Amino acid sequence: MASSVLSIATQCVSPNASSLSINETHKGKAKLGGSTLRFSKSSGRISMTVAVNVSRFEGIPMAPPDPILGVSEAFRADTNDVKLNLGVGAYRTEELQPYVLNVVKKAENLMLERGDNKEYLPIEGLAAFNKATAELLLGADNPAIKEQRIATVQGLSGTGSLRLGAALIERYFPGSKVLISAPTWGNHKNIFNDARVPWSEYRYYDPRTVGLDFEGMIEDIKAAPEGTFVLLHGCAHNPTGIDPTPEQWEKIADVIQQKNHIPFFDVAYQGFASGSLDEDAASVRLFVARGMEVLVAQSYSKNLGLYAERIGAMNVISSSSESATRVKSQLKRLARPMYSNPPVHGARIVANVVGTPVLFDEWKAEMEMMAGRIKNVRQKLYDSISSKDKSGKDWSFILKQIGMFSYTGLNKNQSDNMTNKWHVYMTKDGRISLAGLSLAKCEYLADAIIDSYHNVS
Ligand code: KET
Repeated sequence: MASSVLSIATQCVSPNASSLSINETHKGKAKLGGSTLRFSKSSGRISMTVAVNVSRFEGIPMAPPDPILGVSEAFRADTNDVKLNLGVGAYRTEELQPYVLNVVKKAENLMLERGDNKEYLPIEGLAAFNKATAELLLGADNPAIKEQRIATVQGLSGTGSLRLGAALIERYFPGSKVLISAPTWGNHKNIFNDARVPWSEYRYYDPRTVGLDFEGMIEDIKAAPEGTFVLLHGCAHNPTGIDPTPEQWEKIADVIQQKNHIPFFDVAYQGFASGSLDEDAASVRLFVARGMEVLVAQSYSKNLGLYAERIGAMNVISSSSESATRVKSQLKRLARPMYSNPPVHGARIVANVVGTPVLFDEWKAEMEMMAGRIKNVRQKLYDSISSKDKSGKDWSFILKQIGMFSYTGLNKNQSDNMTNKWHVYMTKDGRISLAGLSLAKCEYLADAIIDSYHNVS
């Protein structure tokens, strides 16, 4: 009661102090709730000043939990032993433990042996990293690299690199729109919203076929105004796990070229989809080989397991070395007031791994091992579901999808049932991260999916 009176007075007078006049003869100090009341006599009346601890941030509402990272928070709070975190796309071992790659440990040892210092990096990042990352993306002998038509700037992993690309669009292509796939990785919308770049969606996923709506995709890209940026997932589309075929990629490149659009690739899973770095970069290379100008954001979170190191890059492949130089200067100009210059640790790891032939080969083997483990649990999950479910439903889409995820087709209520009843944590769009699943848990997950699919509408 007292506190509500105070808060009304507070709003009327000032955000953090209130004055009330009362006709009583008290003097001194008193405590009321969390506030201190001071009484003093003035011109025959008693004036009471209340220092109320009301925050200036009162008007800031509570933000909802992040649809992906918020799932990990909820998982941590669950005390049930059967719990399973299939929310975030982060690789786990068969024992469901985080995995630090052996090549990463070796690269870190190299850094200690060399006694590398902690000086600031240049705004564009570590030169050896920028060279390595561009070569990994396009292939070392790619003409775009030879002709210095690529502007590469080290970024704060995939997210930070996308954000830098978005800032470039906002500054130099005012009013231009970005077309993103429906559905897409949830953070894409946040990134372009915060960069004030308008976006709309192109059709991608067809729930009837649980496959690609290729016709819809092509129609929507064709219908977009000339010069639209088209956001494409380089491989292992998130969340669907459905990629265009090589022939379909050619057709997508045809329309983008005809419409003078600008492709913007998000490459977060190079080497993780197929186990091969080259195969997973084929989509990007196809566009570059046509001489098209392309934006590419890269991430080393998944393929090198460097999630917390925040290492990636923003690349702009241009038609001339002069414009690439100018673009790079502007990317640096955008980066400087945002975060000044990027962190060195992850950049050195990547540069050491890629630049040391023995480590590079070892990395490829470890990547194949990780991709292989995910393929094994994918197969086992399919086998478990299809042998347990007698309804005749076709679950073969699980095997057709690639990468870290399976897009189960479970709706929000069914996903809630997975979590509330079965302690399986996943995103509400029905995506499960197979990278967080073990062979031992496949039967349990199959039971959870079958129950949620058939018994919840
Ligand atoms: N692009 C895609 C398509 C993507 O899935 C992620 C991460 C990123 C970029 C960015 O990752 P970074 O660590 O900033 O390089 N996806 C997983 C984690 C997350 O949501 O942040 C996920 O989808 O679970």
